[in-house]
Amino acid sequence: MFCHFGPNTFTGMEWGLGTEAEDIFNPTAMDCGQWASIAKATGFKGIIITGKHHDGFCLWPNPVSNHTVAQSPWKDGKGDVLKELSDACRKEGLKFGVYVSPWDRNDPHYGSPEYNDVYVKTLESVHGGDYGEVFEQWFDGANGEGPNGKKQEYDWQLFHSTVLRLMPDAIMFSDVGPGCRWVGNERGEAGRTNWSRMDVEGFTPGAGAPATDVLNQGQEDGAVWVPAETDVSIRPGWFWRESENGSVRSVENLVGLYYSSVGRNSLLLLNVPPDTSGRIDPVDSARLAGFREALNEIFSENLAKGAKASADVIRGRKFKATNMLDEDYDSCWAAPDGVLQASLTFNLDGEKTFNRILLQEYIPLGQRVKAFSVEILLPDGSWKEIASETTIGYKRIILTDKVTASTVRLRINDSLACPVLNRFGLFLDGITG
Ligand code: FUL
Repeated sequence: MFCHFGPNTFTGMEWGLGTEAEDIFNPTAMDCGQWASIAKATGFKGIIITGKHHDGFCLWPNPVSNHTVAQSPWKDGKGDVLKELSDACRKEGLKFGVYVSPWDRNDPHYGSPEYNDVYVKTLESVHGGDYGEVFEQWFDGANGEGPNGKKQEYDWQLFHSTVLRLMPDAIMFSDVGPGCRWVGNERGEAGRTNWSRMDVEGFTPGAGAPATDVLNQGQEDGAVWVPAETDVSIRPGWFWRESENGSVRSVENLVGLYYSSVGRNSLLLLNVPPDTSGRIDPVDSARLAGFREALNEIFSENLAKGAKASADVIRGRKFKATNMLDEDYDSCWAAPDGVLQASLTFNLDGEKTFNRILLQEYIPLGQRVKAFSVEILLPDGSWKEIASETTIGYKRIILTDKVTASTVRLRINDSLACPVLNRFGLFLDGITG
């Protein structure tokens, strides 16, 4: 879950100017425990908060800034949102992550080399602070002018090494990683073809980033592993606004987002912005509950369960096709070395009606499949193709028309190395299908 929160929540702006008075930040019933319990109950794995957005206001008492919660009336200047949220996340068993915008419209040093040091000290006060493990550091690529009209030349090497030094396991997000990459749009759509690799050499976040279709699809022969993360908001804006309470995404729309992100080899980072009271709006939390219920309903019954599975190429007993039907991530089917095409037949436990096909590659051995198709056996003995796609990756969910069949064939048509798959599922989506 992404949480955009800060002065913009109170002014209704998307990009604050940096000149907002600190006393506008004054949530009336701040409750990070509520955010975390909603996130937990609806299936999120962690929360990433905008510790500092482009307006420069810090949601923690950053010692190198005088534009922070410490200068606000909230809790008489003694409050710390990062502390409250990190504690709440730990209590719920959720991961805690931060967005700390490099672009700063408030800091007087912005646009000069000194700002890079200020930003490093800012990162240090988060990653070396009292907030425990930070699982992700979100570097926004936006780079506009600071208070004196100048743009900043960011020292990305220095920023990365600072996070690495203090929080070695943190995933660093940006347009070009190094941990994971932006998906190239804010519509919630990963590419149907989506490689987790991409070339980053010579590129920077922001204006120097690769083309958006490259970000969206990755590159088959890309040099580094930078899986796509799909950030998208549950509302039209990134920040809460009462006027948008009627435009919160519907359950069907959220399920669609799940398919176009998680279902296309990407992580979904769904923004659910808290309101001026410092709580998640009931409209949003009700929608999330509906989203969770819908996913549970769609994915509770794998119609491929109990199928007999066989492959036309055999690697050995340890890699049999039925391994794709169990729940153990590490048990997989694999073709022999050098074999780049294969056909797997699933004789289902009777006739089944489905419209969603789920596939997973065994990612510890990389992403390999370049092209695949799915067919069903018709009563006249012929095969009918119901899907023809490119990449699979960590997880792929293919949407088809509703079909009824008792035999399904998966054809791996091309692969970079022998394919290794660990999951095959068939589901019926009666909600959006
Ligand atoms: C963008 C920012 O400019 C937006 O305000 C928002 O934070 C989004 C997640 O990233 O680059």
